[in-house]
Parts: sequence; C-alpha cells; structure tokens
Amino acid sequence: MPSEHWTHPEPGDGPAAAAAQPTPEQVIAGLRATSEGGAELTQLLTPEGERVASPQFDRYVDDIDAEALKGLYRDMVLVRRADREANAMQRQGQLGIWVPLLGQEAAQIGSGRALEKRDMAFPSYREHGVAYARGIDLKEVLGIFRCTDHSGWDYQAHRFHPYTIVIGNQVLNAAGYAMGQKFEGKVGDEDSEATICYFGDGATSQGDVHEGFVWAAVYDAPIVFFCQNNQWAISEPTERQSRLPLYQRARGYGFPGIRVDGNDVLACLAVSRWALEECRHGNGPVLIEAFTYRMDAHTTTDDPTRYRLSDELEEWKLKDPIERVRAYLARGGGADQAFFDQVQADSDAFAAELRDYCFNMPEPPPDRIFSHVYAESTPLLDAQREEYLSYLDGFIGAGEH
Ligand SMILES: Cc1ncc(C[n+]2csc(CCOP(=O)(O)OP(=O)(O)O)c2C)c(N)n1
Ligand SMILES: [Mg+2]
Repeated sequence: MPSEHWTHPEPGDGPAAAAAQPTPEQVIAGLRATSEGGAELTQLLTPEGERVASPQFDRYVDDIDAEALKGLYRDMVLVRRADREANAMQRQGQLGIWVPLLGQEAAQIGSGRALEKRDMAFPSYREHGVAYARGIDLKEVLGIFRCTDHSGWDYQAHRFHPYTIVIGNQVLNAAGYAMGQKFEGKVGDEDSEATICYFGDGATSQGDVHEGFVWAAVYDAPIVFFCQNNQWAISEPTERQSRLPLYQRARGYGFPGIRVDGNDVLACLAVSRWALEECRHGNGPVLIEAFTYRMDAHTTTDDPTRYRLSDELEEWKLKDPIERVRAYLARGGGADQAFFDQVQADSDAFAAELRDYCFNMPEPPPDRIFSHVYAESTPLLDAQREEYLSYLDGFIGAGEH
C-alpha cells in the first residue's frame, strides 16, 4: 500500500525505491498544509485555554498578570475588529484592496508588545496588528489601501518602517539597519537596541531573505527574523517552500531558530522577548517561526476556496488566538462578562471611527508623491514637481466649456 505522504527514498533503499514516483494522490496529500506544529512547538496557552508551564520561557512573562493579559486580549479583539471593518469597506468600494490579518493577531500582538520603544520594526504588508502595537493610528494604514497614501506614518517616531510589498525585500533593509545598530555600539546591555523583521513563509524562498540572513549572521546583527508561517503564500502551501520546518533553516546560517505557537499570544510575547534579549546582548540574530494560519483570503482579490479545503479552516478555528485567552480569563476568574462586553463595545466604537474616517478621508495634495523620496530634495526632483504641477494647472477651467 502506498503511504499517504510520499517521501524521498533514503540512499540505501535501492534502485527500485529510487525509481518510484509519487502517485497524484500522494502529491496532493503532500501539498496539504498542516495544522500540526509538531513536538518542537513552544506553547504557553493551549487552544483550550490551559496554561502550560515552560521552564525556559515562563520567566519572560512573569509580569503578565490577569490585568496585563486582559490588555493583550483587548489588543487582539480591537485589531481583529478593525481588520473585519476594513475588509467590509473594501467590499463596499471604499478601499482599493485589503490584506486581512485574521488569525494572526497573537503572532502580531505578542511580538509587537515585546518590543521596546527604541527597537526598530520592519513589516511586510499584513502587520496591522504590529502597527497598532507600535502606536500607529490604523487610520494611517487605511490610506495605503484607499490609495491616497504611500504609508503615512512617521516611521522614525514610531520605529516602524513603511510597509513593503516586494516579498522579502524588507529583510535586506532590516539586516542593514541592524548592522548599523551594531556598528554604532548600540548592542551589549539591557538598554541596547534591536530590530525585528516580519515576513511570511513564502518569503523564505526569496533570495533577499537568504542574503539578509547571511549578512546578519556574519555581522552578529541584533535582529529577530520573525517569520509568520500562516501555511500559505497565496495559493502555495508551505510544503512548496521547504522540505524541513522553516525554523530549522536558521541552523544553516549559524544562529538559533525556534518554532512558537503563533496563535498563542503569551508564547509569542515570551519567545520574542527572549529573542530580543539575545540580540541586545550581542547574541543575534535569532529566527522565530510563528506557526499560525491565514484564516481569510490572501487579499480581497483572492478566492481561497479555489485551492484549499474548508475542513482545514475549521480545524484552525479550534486554535483561535483570541478564544483561548478568553477561555483562560473566564475560567480563572480574571475577567467577567462585563469585561468582555466592554471590550466588544470598545472594538465596535474603534471600527466606527475607522469607517467614518475612511469615508471622509481627505485627498492628499497632488505633489505629495514627490515628498519623502529622499531625506532632502534634489534639483531634478524639484523640476519634476514643478512640471507636474504646471501640467495639472493646465486642466483648470478645462471642464467649463
Ligand atoms: C518579489 C515579489 N514576488 C511576487 C510577489 C507577489 N506576491 C505577493 S504576496 C505573495 C505571497 C507571499 O506569501 P508569504 O511570504 O507566505 O506571506 P503572506 O502573504 O502569506 O503573509 C506573492 C508571491 C511580490 N509581491 N513580490
Ligand atoms: Mg504565508
């Protein structure tokens, strides 16, 4: 009987085994994304909301009492609510596109809340939860998706780089930034700086990510590579990116890699704090693979029913990042119904504010595309701006005849 999953024969298996080819069914079985994180998964809170002791990581969350956990819960509910509102606004034609974070709240809030103000974060395009944790008003994020803005926030003030759409490219930027932190002597003690860089499972196949890993490794750069393995790169499952679990790739570059339950906000917080501390003390880089799931489409232009089965989604719903915290808080008496109702009401108000802003979003001045191209403008850029503005002036009164 052929096994459900086809595996490559071992060298000693002989020519017959080596000649064997997988059946189409085995290829499909191998393509299926998995909901199992394996024995290596670091978890502090099970999907049922049970606290699991971890000799290695408990000390990184010993300050997280019921109040602090309620704060993390609130963060996750708010960003999920904002995400759902933005998704709906795209469907109503108010946004050009939306990139949902649904399902990845714990990975983003846990790691985002692990950062100190002085640390620097480099996102891809799905990190609205990290943006929120960095103190960015999500109204500023909406502008990108309404196509009125390139990314409006002050990235130095928030220590949160602009979104990067080119897959994996931010890994090079982040590695270079972290090397700069090292060269400027900002590494070595508790008050040191670190960098965190977000990317997906699919991005790990990009050359930029490989190059970023190499540069960061050989310069001992203080950078946490935070890979959100949400099981899919649009329609490609993780099995199409790697034969071995992604966190194990770190070994080949000579730095530690760890797989954390990306749906467990406590574990993501603990593991990220540990990794950042390693970096602060000059032991970077570190790779974190946050094992999670993209519960919605890749973007609003995608239809996941064309490439994945709904039973997979149903399985992941049981591992929901918000529900396990709710179960833990409710069972342990850390929160009562009034708390949960209040968070729900706050999230509805938060979403209403976003909606109101989006519908009334001001048009940016047309010459805005020339700003922030360089730290200081250049004569060529000035000339281009002037030419563009006088071209636009040519339309004044044109519609009156
Ligand atoms: C260099 C490059 N190639 C291709 C694309 C098109 N593209 C956009 S998102 C994406 C998949 C990325 O998957 P992953 O890294 O797993 O991140 P996720 O979207 O799942 O968060 C691709 C191929 C792109 N934006 N940039
Ligand atoms: Mg992915």
